[in-house]
Amino acid sequence: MRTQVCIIGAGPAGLLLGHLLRAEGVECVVLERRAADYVLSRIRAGVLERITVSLMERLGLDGRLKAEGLVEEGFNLADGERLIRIDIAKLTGQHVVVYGQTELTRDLMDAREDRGLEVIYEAEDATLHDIDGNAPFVTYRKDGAEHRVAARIVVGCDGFHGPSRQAVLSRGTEYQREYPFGWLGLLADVPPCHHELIYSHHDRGFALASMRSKTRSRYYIDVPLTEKVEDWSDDRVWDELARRLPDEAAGRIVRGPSLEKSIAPLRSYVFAPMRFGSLLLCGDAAHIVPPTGAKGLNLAASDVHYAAEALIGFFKRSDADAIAGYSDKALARVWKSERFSWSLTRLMHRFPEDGPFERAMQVAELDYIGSSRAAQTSIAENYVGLPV
Ligand code: FAS
Ligand code: PHB
Repeated sequence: MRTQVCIIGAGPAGLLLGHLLRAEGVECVVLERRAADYVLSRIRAGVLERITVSLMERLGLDGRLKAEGLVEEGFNLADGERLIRIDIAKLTGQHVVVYGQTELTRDLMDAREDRGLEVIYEAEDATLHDIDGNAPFVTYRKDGAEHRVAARIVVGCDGFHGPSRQAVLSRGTEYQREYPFGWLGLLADVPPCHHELIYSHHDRGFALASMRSKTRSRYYIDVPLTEKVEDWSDDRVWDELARRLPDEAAGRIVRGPSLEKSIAPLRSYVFAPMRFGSLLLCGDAAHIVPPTGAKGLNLAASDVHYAAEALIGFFKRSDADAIAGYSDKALARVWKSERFSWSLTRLMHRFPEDGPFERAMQVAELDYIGSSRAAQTSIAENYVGLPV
């Protein structure tokens, strides 16, 4: 097969980029290792920044998002019983939208036939070749046969464990921090305990009360990395959430059977640069943030914005320099999101190595945030997403 852009990975980054390129008449094909149902079964992000919503609007695929997404004009930081509301609408004039990553991926998947986006699922062992030249290609196996996609550009949208970054790992620089805890997430068809998100810092640990709709809730608690999800019955999770959330919200928790329950490790990670010859990296293939700042999915969308701009310039306006600027542009925004996610994680979690002084600094910072419009504005503008 011959195309202009071969995209590896059909998660949000790969599908968003594929649709944007097709909409501008750039030929592309997306290779996905898993089956479509498997991709949809992964429960991930829940909060969309402006950049992510605007890409769906640009594609005309924002119908369900507008109908079902929940507009959130604020969120809350809790320290024990103290609730600090960050009024993002008043402080930034913007808002975020609560709409599950699963639903966004579904919208992008459902449109592929109509939009002529070719996505090849169950394409195994994708391997990158000749990415430093002008004629790279990707081989993969499907139905027992070996296939080859010749392209001018390859874009790795294959997530943290995909082959694209691995193909250039020795040629870039890794910046990383692994956190000494993970997040145990629970999804249940019960109404949320609060109409806005609550990030709670409690003596017992961190908790997050989020949602997917007015009838479906998403909760998290931080747990040591040694914990196994099978040791956490639903009741044990509900009990711990009730202890860690402020009494008012805890009193409104509606319990129900978990639809999904899993533990995700937390890490901050950046791989730079994000371009090597004819290979661009997008999304989790190039960086990971702790979910505390609700940035992961939105950073993938940010990279896609820059990658689409570069590739459309290159293929539709013969702008040979368009691709050269991709990595620096994308990384400038990646680093600011990494900083925000790291700082909010530091503020809202207990670290095993922390002593009384570190705890006092967290209390003082929450005191300051609670009393300073400037501090709340800084948090608000990072939470809704810095300008692209
Ligand atoms: P993805 O990992 O979503 O997609 C990569 C795709 O590439 C996958 O479909 C994979 O199957 C495919 N692939 C891998 N190897 C391949 C190969 N060899 N060949 C072909 N295809 C291959 N972000 C938030 O903003 N908020 C959150 O609350 C949040 N919670 C999260 C919870 C968990 C448990 C995890 C793991 C992540 C969470 N994230 C969250 C981050 C997450 O949403 C990612 O940022 C987002 O999925 C990034 O999208 P992609 O870059 O497309 O990567
Ligand atoms: C979620 O709803 O899954 C969610 C929301 C905000 C976060 C992380 C996860 O910061």
